[in-house]
Amino acid sequence: MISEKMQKALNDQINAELFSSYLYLSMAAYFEAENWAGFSSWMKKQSSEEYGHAMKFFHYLNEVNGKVTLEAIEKPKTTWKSPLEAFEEAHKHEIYITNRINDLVNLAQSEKDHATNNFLKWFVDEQVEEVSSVDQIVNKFKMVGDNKVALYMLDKELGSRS
Ligand code: OFO
Repeated sequence: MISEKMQKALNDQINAELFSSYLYLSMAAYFEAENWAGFSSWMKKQSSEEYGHAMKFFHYLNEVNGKVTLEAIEKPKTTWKSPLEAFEEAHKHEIYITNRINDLVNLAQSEKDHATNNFLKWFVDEQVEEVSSVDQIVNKFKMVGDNKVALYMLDKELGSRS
């Protein structure tokens, strides 16, 4: 049986993952309004991935006979100064989520909860990938700067994310 403390922390993480999904969907809406179809499509895919992360926690908590409790999701920002600013925020957000996952691992270990510790390993690896992929995109934005043609190409490239 999962401890109350661990259960509360996993429920908080469900909320954080749903917020991530909401934040990226809000960025997708911003890009859509600014006619960046590729950036918007990338963010929509990211948003669904985040929903998937929330559901992994949801299923796990049920599997260990815990109780999922959903709370209100914070309102995300709705506008950014530029595509670069939005992706920089996504990068910052992924670092924040990585820190949260690390805190969950620390808690699972201090509670000697080996099952949750094992379950979290997937997220530890996933966060390495998430931070690195957004970091690469931020670097590309910095390289292209205000070059309209290069931005158009980047929009096409991100739009091809499978
Ligand atoms: Fe769920 O990894 Fe991003 O936030």
